[in-house]
Amino acid sequence: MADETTAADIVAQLEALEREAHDRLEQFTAESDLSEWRTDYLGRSGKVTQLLRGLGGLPKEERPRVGQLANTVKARLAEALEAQQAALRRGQHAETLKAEALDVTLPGAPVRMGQLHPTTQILNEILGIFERMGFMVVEGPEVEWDRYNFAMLNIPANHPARDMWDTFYVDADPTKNFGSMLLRTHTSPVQVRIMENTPPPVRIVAPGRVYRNEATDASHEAIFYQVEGLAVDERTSMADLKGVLTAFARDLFGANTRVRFNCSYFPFVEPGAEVSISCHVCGGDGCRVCKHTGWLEVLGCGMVHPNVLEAVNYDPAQYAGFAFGMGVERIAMLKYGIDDIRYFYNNDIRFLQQFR
Ligand code: 2NM
Repeated sequence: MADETTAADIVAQLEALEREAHDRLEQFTAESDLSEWRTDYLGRSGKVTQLLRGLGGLPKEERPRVGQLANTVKARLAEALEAQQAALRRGQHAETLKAEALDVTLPGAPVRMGQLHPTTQILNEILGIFERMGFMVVEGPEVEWDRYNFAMLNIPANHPARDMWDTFYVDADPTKNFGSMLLRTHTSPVQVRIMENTPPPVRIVAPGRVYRNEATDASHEAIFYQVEGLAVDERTSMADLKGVLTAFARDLFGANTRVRFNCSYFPFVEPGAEVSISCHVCGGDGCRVCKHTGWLEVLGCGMVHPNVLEAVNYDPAQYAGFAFGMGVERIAMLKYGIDDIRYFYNNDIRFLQQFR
C-alpha cells in the first residue's frame, strides 16, 4: 500500500519531533511555561504518544525497534524537561537572591545607650578616691533608730543640736528600746554601727541616701545623697585629716586646688571644721560661682568626739579618729557649675544627658 507509513517515516518524525521539542524547551524563560510543553510532548495525548499510535500499521517485527526508540526519545525529553526546570529554578533563585540582597556596608541603626545618673557617677568617683587611700565602702539602713542617728553621736534627746536636722519620724515613740524610729538624717549611724562591732583600726566611707524634713529650694532637697568617712586608729591626728581631705580635693578638683579649714561646729566632733577649696572656675580671683569669695565650701569634718568613741566602747585614751561628711549632689554642683539641686531629681533627660 502506497500510503502505508513505514518505520523509516516514523523514525524521521520522531527525530523531527525531538528536535522541535528541544528547541521550544530551550526558549522557555519561566518555569510556569513548562507544564504546557509537558502536555504537548509527553502527555497521554501528546505528540510522541500520537506518533506511537502509528506503530500499529508497521510490520510486527519492526514495532519493537521503533517503539523502543520512541520510549528513548520520551525519556530524553523528560530528562531535558527536568534539566530545563532546574536551570530556570536556579535562575529564579539567583533573581530572588539579587532582589533580597542586603547591603551590609550600610551603617547600623544606632543603639540608644543609657548612662548612670550624674549623682551615681560622682558618687562612684568620690568612693574610688577614698578606696584608693585604703577606705572600705560600707552601707547601712535608711530607716534608723534615734540611738544610732542621734544619741550615740553625742546628740542626746532634747539637745539643741537636734535642731540642726529636721527629722522625718517613722514612729516617734521615744520610749522604744532604741528610741524613735526615723529616716536617717546623715550616714553617720552606719559608721556608729561599724565601730560598735569592729575594733580599731577602722577606715570606712559610708555612702547613701539621707532625709531631711525641709522645704525644697535651689540648694536643698528633702532627699539627697551623702558620703561620710571615718578613720580611727592609735595616734590618728588632725594632720591625717588634713592630708586625706587635701588629697581628696586635689584628686577631684585638680592638682592645683588649695584647701582651707575653718572652725565649725558639729556635735559629734571636736574640734570641727568646714573645708573649702579654691574656686576651680576663677582660680580664687572671685567669680559668680564662688560668689566673689574665691572659695567653695565642700564638706564638714573634725576629730571624732570622745563621747562618740565611748558610746561604741572605744577607749578615747588609746584611740583617736577623724571623720568627714559631704553632700554628693553639692559636690557635683560645684564640680560642674550646676546652680540648682532640683535638676538632679526632675528626670529631665536634657539635664541627665549632659553627663555621658
Ligand atoms: C560631718 C562632719 C563632721 C561624721 C562623724 C562621724 C562619726 F560617726 F564617726 F562620728 N561620721 N561622720 C562627721 C563629722 C560628718 O558631716 C558634715
